[in-house]
Amino acid sequence: MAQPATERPAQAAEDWTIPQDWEAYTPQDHAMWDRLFARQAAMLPERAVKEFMDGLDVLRLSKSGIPDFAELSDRLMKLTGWQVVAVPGLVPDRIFFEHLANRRFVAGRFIRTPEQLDYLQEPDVFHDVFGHVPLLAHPAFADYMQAYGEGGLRADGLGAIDRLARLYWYTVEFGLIRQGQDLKLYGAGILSSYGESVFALDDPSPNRIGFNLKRLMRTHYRIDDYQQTYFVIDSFDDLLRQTVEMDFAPLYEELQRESDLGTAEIIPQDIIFNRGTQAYARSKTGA
Ligand code: HBI
Ligand code: FE
Repeated sequence: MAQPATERPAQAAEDWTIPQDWEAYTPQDHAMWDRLFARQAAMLPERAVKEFMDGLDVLRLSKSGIPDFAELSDRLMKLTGWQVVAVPGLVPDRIFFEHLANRRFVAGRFIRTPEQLDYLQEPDVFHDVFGHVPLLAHPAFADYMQAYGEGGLRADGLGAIDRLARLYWYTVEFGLIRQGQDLKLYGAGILSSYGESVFALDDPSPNRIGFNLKRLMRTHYRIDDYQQTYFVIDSFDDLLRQTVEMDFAPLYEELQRESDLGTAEIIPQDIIFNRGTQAYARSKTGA
């Protein structure tokens, strides 16, 4: 993930939070939210996991304009005890984990410009709130996010943040889930991206393989383009079980004796939903 600013901005508190300053958004800012929302809302009902659509609904996220974090936090607090707080951008890992461990989701407050419609480097309010917040209304996912924060604080002491960051990447940001015969989207990086919402489910290029914690933690990821591999979980309960009930310290130990895997690699133990052609990634390198 991109490196956050190392110095805390002067206006930010000790924990890097800032006021959302909702009154300061312009009509153009709100219109940009509505535009992004309409584009995703038209496409996601048949693609997103049901729990995500339910979250949009119970949190009233379809209301016009950028959500007010105070109002959103009120609803979320009643459902799962989570809050949404504003930060200037990427924050240091430890600060990020501390917030999650305390059931606070940090969200960027700025919104992208029309020039940045489909690509931006730092998470904006649309990615953070539309992409991440709906699933925080789901109890098992809400617990998973808190456990991830707690795991992050422990990983820090074990020098294993990079390993754990892969788990966040391939679940919270780019995860797929099986529902009946179908695969559905639940990763926020996909759900907040028009192009990747189609690519991740429908394109023959990427690998789609069963979730396996140790295997996943060996796998590099891309920050510059669509993923070449997606991991598929069976359910949020299963994801929670496989991570919360796992002692990560011996796992990090074992991983030191195993080689890392490339972003497109398949190994014999993989459960394969789709063996990717990787045609998309190849077309980008001109090979
Ligand atoms: N800060 N605001 C913000 N949002 C993130 O998703 C984020 C962060 N800081 C660190 C971070 N993510 C990741 O590097 C950790 O998951 C390891
Ligand atoms: Fe994100």
